[in-house]
Amino acid sequence: MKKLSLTVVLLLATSMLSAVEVTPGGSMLFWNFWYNNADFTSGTEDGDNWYFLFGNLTVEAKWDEHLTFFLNPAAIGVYGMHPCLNCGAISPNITMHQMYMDVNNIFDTPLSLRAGKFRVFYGDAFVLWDGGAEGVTGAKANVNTGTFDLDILALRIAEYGGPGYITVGPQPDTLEVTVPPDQNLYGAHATLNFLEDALEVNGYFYNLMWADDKPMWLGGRFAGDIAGIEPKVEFVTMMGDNGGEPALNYKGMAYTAQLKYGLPMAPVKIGGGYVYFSGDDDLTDTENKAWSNVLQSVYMYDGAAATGFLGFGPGHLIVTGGFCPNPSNMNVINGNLEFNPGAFTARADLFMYSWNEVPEGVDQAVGNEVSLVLKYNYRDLITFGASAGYFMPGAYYGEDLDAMLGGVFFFNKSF
Ligand SMILES: [Ca+2]
Ligand SMILES: [Ca+2]
Ligand SMILES: [Ca+2]
Repeated sequence: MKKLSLTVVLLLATSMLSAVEVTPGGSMLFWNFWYNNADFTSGTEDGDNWYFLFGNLTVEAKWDEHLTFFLNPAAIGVYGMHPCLNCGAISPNITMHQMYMDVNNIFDTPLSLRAGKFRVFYGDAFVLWDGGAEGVTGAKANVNTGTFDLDILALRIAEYGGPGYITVGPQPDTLEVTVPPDQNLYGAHATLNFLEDALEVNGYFYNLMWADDKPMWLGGRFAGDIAGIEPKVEFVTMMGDNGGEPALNYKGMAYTAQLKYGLPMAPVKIGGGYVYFSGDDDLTDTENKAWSNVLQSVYMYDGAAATGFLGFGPGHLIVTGGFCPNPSNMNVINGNLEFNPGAFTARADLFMYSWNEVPEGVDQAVGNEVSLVLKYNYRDLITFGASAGYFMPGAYYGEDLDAMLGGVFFFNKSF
């Protein structure tokens, strides 16, 4: 009898276990940034390097394709300060970067729902990105038929009230509590795929709401890869106003056009691109023509993706403090050449950075950069890389200045 009940318990336990499929995983990203002469004066010693690491643990629990839970504790930032040596600045702590629930194909329709904290990333993060690591809290509905994919988003960007503002029952006038407004983001992002995903067309609309401040973004994107030709075009314009007296109207815009061509007879790709983020030419009128992206996050240009990091070239990345949180008022011209005979990849880029609008007497030329990226894929297991940018400061910074060097060693691996 005892044996029988033990068998029943084992059977029950096995059936419960088989109902949920749990998949652990993770990733580690390693960057060692370095620079020399960021003050553009070769007579003074300045230069440094630092470790920027990103460790992820992931657990996915899946019940019969219809329900998934995803947990992702992670830590990202500058490492290297041991807690014994400094009580204040220590290496980054683990936080929950993502935790969400997916209810997939509700009643066997193409409709799915996601709720919790999750990554938000569309296209090349031209407009909306969560910053590259931390997810955003909220909910998302998705309709996916294969050819057509639509996300509807409702996100809490900033929570300014919460339990601390609860007042129970009638209060004397002197204790009146005003609950501060939250900052919310609503949006829709649609994708159409053609020619077995060789062509992709996107359309999107976002509306950020913080009390009466309600900027909107309306944009479209096209990306393709046919017969070795890779075009990419994106255009987005801003609307709405900040609700002030008088109201400031959002009129910013941004666009990019890029083309890459793979030679048929050699493992060589030639590419070029132009990126434009508008600036405001008149700070006294009621139009804010300056571009601003939705979450103050960086844009990942193609050449920067080759370094495994953000923005444009590695030199410019370091000139802007490691992150360029909002590439407003800037335009960038890029040309690139890539050689990829197998496990080894080399890529050279030329960047020309300029401001669009400058006050009287200020020069528009931010600088030019030549950068080189080398990558090596070891046994199809892991890719190591190193990049260096030679940044020649433009007249915006002054006359007779010396160039700086900046770069990064990197590797990353998911499992
Ligand atoms: Ca120096
Ligand atoms: Ca609130
Ligand atoms: Ca203006």
